[in-house]
Amino acid sequence: MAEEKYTAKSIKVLEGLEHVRKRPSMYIGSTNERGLHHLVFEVVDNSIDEAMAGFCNSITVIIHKDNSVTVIDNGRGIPTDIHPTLGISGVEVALTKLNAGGKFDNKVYHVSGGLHGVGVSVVNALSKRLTVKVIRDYTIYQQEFERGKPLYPLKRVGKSETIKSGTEITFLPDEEIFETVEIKESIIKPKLRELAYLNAGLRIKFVNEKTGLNEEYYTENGIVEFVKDIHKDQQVLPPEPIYIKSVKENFFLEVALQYNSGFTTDIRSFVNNIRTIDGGTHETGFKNALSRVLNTQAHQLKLIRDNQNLTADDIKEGLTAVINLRIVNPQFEGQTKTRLGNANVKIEVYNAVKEELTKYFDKHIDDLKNIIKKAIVAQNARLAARKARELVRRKNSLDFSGRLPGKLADCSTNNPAEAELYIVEGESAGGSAKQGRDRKFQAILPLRGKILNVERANIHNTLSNQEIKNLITSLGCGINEDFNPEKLRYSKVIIMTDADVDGAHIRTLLLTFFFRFMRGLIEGGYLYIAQPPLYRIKSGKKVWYAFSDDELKRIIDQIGEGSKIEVQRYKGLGEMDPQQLWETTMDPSRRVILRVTIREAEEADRLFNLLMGDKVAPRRKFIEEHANEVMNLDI
Ligand code: 0RA
Repeated sequence: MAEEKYTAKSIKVLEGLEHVRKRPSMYIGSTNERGLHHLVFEVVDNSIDEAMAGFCNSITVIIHKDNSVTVIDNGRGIPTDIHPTLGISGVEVALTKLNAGGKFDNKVYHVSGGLHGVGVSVVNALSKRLTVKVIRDYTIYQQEFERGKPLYPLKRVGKSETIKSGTEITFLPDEEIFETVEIKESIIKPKLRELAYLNAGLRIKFVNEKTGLNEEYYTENGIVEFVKDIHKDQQVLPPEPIYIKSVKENFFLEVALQYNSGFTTDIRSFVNNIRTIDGGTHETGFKNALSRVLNTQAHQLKLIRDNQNLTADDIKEGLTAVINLRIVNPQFEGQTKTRLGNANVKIEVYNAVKEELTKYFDKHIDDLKNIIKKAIVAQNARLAARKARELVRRKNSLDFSGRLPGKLADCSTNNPAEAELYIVEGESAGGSAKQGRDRKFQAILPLRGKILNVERANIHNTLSNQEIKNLITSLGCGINEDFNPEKLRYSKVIIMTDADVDGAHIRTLLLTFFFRFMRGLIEGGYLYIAQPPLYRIKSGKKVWYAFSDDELKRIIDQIGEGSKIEVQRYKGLGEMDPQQLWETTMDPSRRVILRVTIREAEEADRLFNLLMGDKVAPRRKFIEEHANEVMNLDI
């Protein structure tokens, strides 16, 4: 009679699974490749649930040659006892009843909603064959199914020597249902990797019997390692990702974040291990909290003015964050169900992040200051870009193109291919250059260095600076997205500054300007740095110029002992008369000019960011490094 009862119950159950076979897309989204792989993730998710509840630390996924897949875990094992009202084993309930309830709801973080969490019964319904093995208290049980129908009730098949408990499910996707049944390593692997990051301490083994792949994914520090791996080979701030965690009843949140020197934002959020590509309330809560904490602290530390605020954009620049949230009953929204909708989550995440981040920054004040400074740099750059756009717009509407600045001593040729522009530091050097040049092809634009230098740290002021405006109009090629090398009025743009600290500062500012607003000028190889000599050596009627201390030594040695030698050290271009300037620095047949190159835009960008900060040491380091980056030309 027990047999009768069992059959009667299972008919009702099978009705449910028949519906899954008739309308598979209702349960797994589609019957294409994507739907197929959902089967694998569905089974894996059940094992992950067990891991999240703290009962499992190892999961193995095997792709077999016949496209069947095995998922093994060392959790508690699906209950094997007979269900009090259904009269069948817990295993059979799990495998044949849709959204098995009751005992199954006592899991701490049950994944539900979206395409996941439909239950292993859906996988069973859509499999040609499925075998489940459960070990509980060293006893091994087994049951087999065909297209969701049990071939026999759960039976005891033996004893395990070593394994106390666990679950093993092997299923073969039904080719009657799916357009393709080929399980792809390339789809499974990244997801398993990700799961290892999201579940610190969980060992995930992946075997593909088709390709011979045999790997294990494991992270001791979970999402901290996730962020570190995303940031591999990048300049980061702070050196170690910030990690915060908040665990309450039915609420688990951990966040790892770190900045890099780039501009893009990479926030990867997950709810119950499911990636929420379109974000949602948890992401909003996090961003709002980060913004609030940084603004509050920036005001308190007086790093920004009372009426100034760091915007979301400023704070997001270069940010990488992983948000790992586990809650009961997540509501997934949107076409692809990839956005979290639970309204209360926003404030819960906001409060948790605000509290934990504040605690973190209380202990790591330097990290806090550096992050705020980085956001301020981002803000300045944004303001500068806006000013640049406005400047271009204004320029276009007033048509500046015909009106060259009064300070520019232009050359007579109209052919950009032979024309050169010397940007010269200081009015007096500008005067010498104007007199010494070959006016046919050499134009001189003197810049008032002092003014530039004062505003060095504030790049967004650069574009309102009259000297820079003159420079933009002289070059004629426009800036930012309007940059057009065809409109460039010169084929060589040569920066000529003094060989002292001020000169280096001004050169740095100009390079920053060109990098930010006329990158094409550097990339196109139009930008050069002049090399004025450091020494003038005179002996009798003969004159030498030395461009380095080594060269000076060599010349003195060459002149030999006994001769009367006069050495003049040039402190500035202004000390040279026009003839000397021509001979040493401007005459194309004798001068040395160095072409500025950007080998790696990213790296240069980082340096420029450093240069705009208020630290002198990295700026000096850049200038030294940059000297090696330029190459010899025109000797
Ligand atoms: C329900 C209750 C319990 C465990 C599980 C389900 C379970 C399901 C799956 C599916 C794959 N692996 C699994 N591992 C466990 C708890 C049983 C108990 O209280 O001992």
